[in-house]
Amino acid sequence: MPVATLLPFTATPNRKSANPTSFRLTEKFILLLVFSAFITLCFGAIFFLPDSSKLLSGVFFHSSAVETNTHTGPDSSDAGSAGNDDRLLAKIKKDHEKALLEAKDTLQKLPDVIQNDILADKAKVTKESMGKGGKDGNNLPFIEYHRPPGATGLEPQDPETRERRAKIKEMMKHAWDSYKRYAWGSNELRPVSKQGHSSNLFGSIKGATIVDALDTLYIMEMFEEFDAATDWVEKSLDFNVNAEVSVFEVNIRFVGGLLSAYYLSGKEVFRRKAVELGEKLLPAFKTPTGIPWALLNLKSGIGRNWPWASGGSSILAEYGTLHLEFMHLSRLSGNPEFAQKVMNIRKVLNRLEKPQGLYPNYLNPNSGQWGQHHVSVGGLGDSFYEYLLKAWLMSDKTDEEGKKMYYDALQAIETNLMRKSTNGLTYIAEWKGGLLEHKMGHLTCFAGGMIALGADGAPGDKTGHQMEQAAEIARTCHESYARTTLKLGPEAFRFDGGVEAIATRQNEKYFILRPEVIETYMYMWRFTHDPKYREWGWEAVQALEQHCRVEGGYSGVRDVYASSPNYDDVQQSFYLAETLKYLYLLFSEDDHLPFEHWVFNTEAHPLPVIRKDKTDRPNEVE
Ligand code: DMJ
Repeated sequence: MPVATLLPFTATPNRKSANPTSFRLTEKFILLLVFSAFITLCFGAIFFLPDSSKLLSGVFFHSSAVETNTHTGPDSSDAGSAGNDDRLLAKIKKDHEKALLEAKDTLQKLPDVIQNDILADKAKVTKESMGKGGKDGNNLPFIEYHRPPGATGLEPQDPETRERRAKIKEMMKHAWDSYKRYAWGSNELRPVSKQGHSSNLFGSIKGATIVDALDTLYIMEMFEEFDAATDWVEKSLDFNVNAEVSVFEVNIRFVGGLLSAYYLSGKEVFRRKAVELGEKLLPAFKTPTGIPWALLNLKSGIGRNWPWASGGSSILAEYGTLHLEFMHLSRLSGNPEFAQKVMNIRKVLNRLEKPQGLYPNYLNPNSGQWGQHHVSVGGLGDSFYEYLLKAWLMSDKTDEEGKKMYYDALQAIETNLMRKSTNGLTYIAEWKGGLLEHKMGHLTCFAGGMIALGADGAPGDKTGHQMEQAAEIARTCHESYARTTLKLGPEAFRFDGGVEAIATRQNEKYFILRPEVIETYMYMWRFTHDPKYREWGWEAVQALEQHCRVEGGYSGVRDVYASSPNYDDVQQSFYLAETLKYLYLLFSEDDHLPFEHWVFNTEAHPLPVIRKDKTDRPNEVE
């Protein structure tokens, strides 16, 4: 229909002017009639149409009556529902009676029968959710979180200890605040130049200090800082990087740090991130033997070994220090692959002939044969031995294979590497193709704590003997500190050329805030309560304060025999993860992270013991 035919009264094509005064009377009358009819229609619409506001909102805001209706029960205004109401009432009455009967039944049961019923129901729900592929948004199975006991600790009874512990917390605050102020998001802090520092061990993954420090912040009850760190992990921790990382370093610091943060706080983000990173590390195991590469590109999944490592070998302390974290990854992800990978490492090792029962530091992942015969309980070897013992402890003492491997290895170390100096200092030397190098590294000093931790389970009545060995190593390592000018320990010290427990080479005189000596004091204190260990720890605190503390944090020093410190300008992430944590625990009560419930990974991240009867329970007190 043409538009012009709809406008007979407002404009006619042959009319020159549309002026109303030029309308005829009949035309004016018809116009009036039309307008009044239109107005009546509008009023009618406002007053008589049903709920016009809803109509409008339905049109303009797309909300429907169904969406805005918040009632969940049947609508009582429904005229046809009278019969339904009766049926409903009858059903409610029946349900009520049934519930009453069940309650009566339950009341007749003994409390432990009720408890068992509750546990069985819980287990059923968990199993069903896992069976159905009950995954959360991040493909992880539902897990009921229980915080193991001793995540935080009571104030020490003794006032001096209380004060000392508070001092350590203040040190942590200084280290953390400085990192936050000058290097937030970087891997580490340069405390003298007050800027970020990045080590190539982590490729382009960022935030090593944040992840390494999470659990220390938690156990020191620095919850505001812990929350800021958690927030950074949630928003900024990114593993989608096209960069090569050290599998070992990323595992002990990032995976270990995230796992501990999860077990202490119960926050899912840490479980999710730990599993995500663990999955990214799996391609490192794609070698003919399953012995992983040292370095891995997280994007391409291509691995390789350090170019300097004996003919392309993998390193004992690196591939042998994945076990604890990977067992927990399997537990938290429901994916057995992690555990299978690390159990296979043991299989390869157990098939090999060991020279004098010792484990060489180098193993070729292609041929499955040892590289150069260099054995050390310090760098390149250290945490392999630690993880054998701790795997057994963390398995609630069910991992008999780990136990046997540890005590056999320790026996071989005692026979072939442990020696006493002319003046009676026990040390652990290094072994090179049958010859001893009479040198002990700062790293080797962790062995005092390890031997003390394992002494209780030592076969053949050797508990006392091993406790003595542990105490002697602690004393030697204390001497290595006491014999320097700055009262901090050198990187390595020697027992030859007329010296004992002293560094003789310039490149072994540095101290980079390492934890091992303090770690051993902490274990020795817990097992003996001999006050000298706390005193030795306090000496170290004073030296750290005097020579390593600077306005922008804590720095390592280049020469512990120099009269004043020459700073290396790095605040290592393990200073917050390990050194300060072990100091804090040294001045805490024994029920703070008790050893029967927690095992520390090699970066001092506490992981809970996996109970054989699966009876882990949340701590009532906490
Ligand atoms: C830490 O990263 C770990 O303790 C590792 O096992 C060896 N060295 C450093 C600290 O010295």
